[in-house]
Amino acid sequence: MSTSQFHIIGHELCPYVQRAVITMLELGIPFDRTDIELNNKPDWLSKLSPTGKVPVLIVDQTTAMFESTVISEYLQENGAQAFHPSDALDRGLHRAWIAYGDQILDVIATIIYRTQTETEQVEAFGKIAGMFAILDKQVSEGPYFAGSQFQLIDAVYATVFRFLPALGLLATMDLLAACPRLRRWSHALAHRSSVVSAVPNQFDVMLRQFIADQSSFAAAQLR
Ligand SMILES: N[C@@H](CCC(=O)N[C@@H](CS)C(=O)NCC(=O)O)C(=O)O
Repeated sequence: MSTSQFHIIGHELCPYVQRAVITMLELGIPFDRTDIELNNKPDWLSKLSPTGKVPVLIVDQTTAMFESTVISEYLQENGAQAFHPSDALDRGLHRAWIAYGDQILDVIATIIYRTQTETEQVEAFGKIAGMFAILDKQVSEGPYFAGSQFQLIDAVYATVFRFLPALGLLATMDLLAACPRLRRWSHALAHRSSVVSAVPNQFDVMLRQFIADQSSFAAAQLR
């Protein structure tokens, strides 16, 4: 096992793991990383993760913390650099839009794992397009969500937008059709070095294969 202060247990493609990893890269926090297989979880995971999910952050080789946003907030509170707005109202609003990002990730997970028919899938894509259109009105002139500073909310949406190439192979609609700001924002996020480094180079290929291995309508489309 690692002797580092921070050791993250993750999965190569998981957006929630990326959220914690991008946070550590942005804050300059050294860490070790162990990726597991979700369909063949190691026995020791259940001792660390009460939900059986990743990410888990092992702190000082003793304490296991779970839930990606909690992990990211803990890391920034424990460090020297802010990764959230300093104003309480702005911070609250960022947390609300992060929760909104989690809801979009839930719909994406539904498409990857659960939808069984084209009708269900079209409905799910419509939901994402509608949520993106609402989000578009919240985004600043750029380059990031609230302006020039890359913050936790940017880390969260970088992982949401990373699904777009794979979703583009499945959807018959352009999910960003009504979203000029999201188009620009997603482009800026994709080029951020922490975002690039949080996943393997072959992410898009690996994600396509991961989706094809499920038992959903999307999986059948990709096979
Ligand atoms: N709310 C959790 C979600 C974590 C999550 O859903 N992780 C997925 C991988 S992307 C997982 O571990 N799934 C395994 C399972 O559900 O058994 C967080 O933010 O950390």
